[in-house]
Amino acid sequence: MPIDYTERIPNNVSLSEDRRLQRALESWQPRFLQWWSDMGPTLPTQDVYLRTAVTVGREGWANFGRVRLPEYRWGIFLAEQNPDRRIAFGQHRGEPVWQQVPGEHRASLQRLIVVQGDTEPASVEQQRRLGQTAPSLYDLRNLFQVNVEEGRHLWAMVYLLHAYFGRAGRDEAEALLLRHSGSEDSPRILGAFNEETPDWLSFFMFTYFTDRDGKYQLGTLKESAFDPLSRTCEFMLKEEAHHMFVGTTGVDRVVERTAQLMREHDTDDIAGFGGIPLEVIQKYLNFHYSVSLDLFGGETSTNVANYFASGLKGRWQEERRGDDHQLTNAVSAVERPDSGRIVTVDLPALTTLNHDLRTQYISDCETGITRWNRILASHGISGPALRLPHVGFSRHVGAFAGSHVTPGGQVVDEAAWEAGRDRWLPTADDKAHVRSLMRPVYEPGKIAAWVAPPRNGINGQPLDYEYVRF
Ligand code: BYC
Repeated sequence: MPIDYTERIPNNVSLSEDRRLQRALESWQPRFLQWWSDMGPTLPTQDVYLRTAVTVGREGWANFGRVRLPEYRWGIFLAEQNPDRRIAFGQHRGEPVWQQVPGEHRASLQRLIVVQGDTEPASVEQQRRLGQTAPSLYDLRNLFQVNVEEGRHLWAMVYLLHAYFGRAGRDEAEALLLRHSGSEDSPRILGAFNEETPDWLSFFMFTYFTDRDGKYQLGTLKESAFDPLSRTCEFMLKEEAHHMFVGTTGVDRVVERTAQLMREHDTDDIAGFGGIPLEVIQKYLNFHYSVSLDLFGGETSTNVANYFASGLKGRWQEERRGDDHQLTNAVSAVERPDSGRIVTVDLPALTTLNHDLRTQYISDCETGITRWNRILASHGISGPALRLPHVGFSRHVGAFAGSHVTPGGQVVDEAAWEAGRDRWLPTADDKAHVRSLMRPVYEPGKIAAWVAPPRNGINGQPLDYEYVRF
């Protein structure tokens, strides 16, 4: 179904055929726009070179053009329906997927959709001031692209809440605009989304590590027996790929520039030469990786066992798994701290699905480490390579919460943790140095000195294209 752009709310769900739903969403729309104006990007611009979804098909789904940010066409886009789709896992495996929400799963599904929905505007709030310090117009444009699409992902969840969850869903849709990242009184639901994203190194780490959690969580919701949720997530995943590209290549470019400066000046201490030292990159990486691991919930969770058994949330690439897709007798090995050591225990696989997803995520994160170390090696730096810290490092959710684990995986006492903290996590001085480098570069084709230029422009445009106009 093509996207209808003649409607006030662009959509491919025949919204005009359901007047009540259309009216309800049209009354949410001005509140969304008000939220965007209050909590969205703070940098005033004339227009931005953005992509907008035009179809949901495989090829050429996006259109590129100059858009005034508040006039971006946020809409409701679901992937094509597969009329033969069947539930791939859990107790209802093999049955047709649901087009409506079964009464007994209403509360759980609503909760999952609200948690997912809450992260989307949260990230826009976290990133709202980054426009003031973008290292180039290319990066500024990418930031805004990510922001408008996170806004659209909010629309995706709000559509589900309005269309399938009645009054309670409409109330939750309101509340999504009332919680705010970092707010004392009404914070965002998940920890990582109340952290600051005050500089561009944080932004690149966030889009690498935290958006990647988004990819994996959306991947599990794409398996859901509730078909509208599945179709929504399928299309969101298409948009998400660019967000992770921004993170991956952003960190690439920081590492590249750092390596150049290290070689040029023959020292690790490149702060005085306007670069970000490798050890600071490692500390930022440690921080963003560990808060992102917290987003997977506990290693053992009865919530996730119930979600899986009842068909609400599957596993990453469920259909490619070679097991019974029910996990009634399966066991899975999970690490946890025990009397000062880290031990591995076998537990019922059904209860360890957060751990299963996290394991997939970690091996995906490793690919970034490999490429960044390759960049370092290409500059002759093989000694102080980057690495992922141990899974138990600096954790606040799950089995490792309350223990102190070093990046190398040693369980230590409070005193040793405190003594090591400044070597492992960004200090006030590290953050101040990174912030001191954050000066806006808004001349087409120019780039800040702490980051290497990108390899290619956007959509075939040259690097000196005027991606944003003021
Ligand atoms: N912070 O049973 P447990 C994205 C709560 S990112 C605070 O272990 P469960 C994006 C948990 O809710 C992807 N609270 O957890 C990225 C539970 O509370 P209740 C977002 C936490 O339910 C970048 C209690 O602790 N999508 O899209 O198995 C930019 C017990 O926990 C945290 C989703 O997360 C935390 N970190 O799993 C933009 C998918 N972790 O229920 C966007 C939907 C856990 O006892 N959410 N808690 O009150 C879920 O699937 C699950 O809710 C979770 C938690 C995976 C988050």
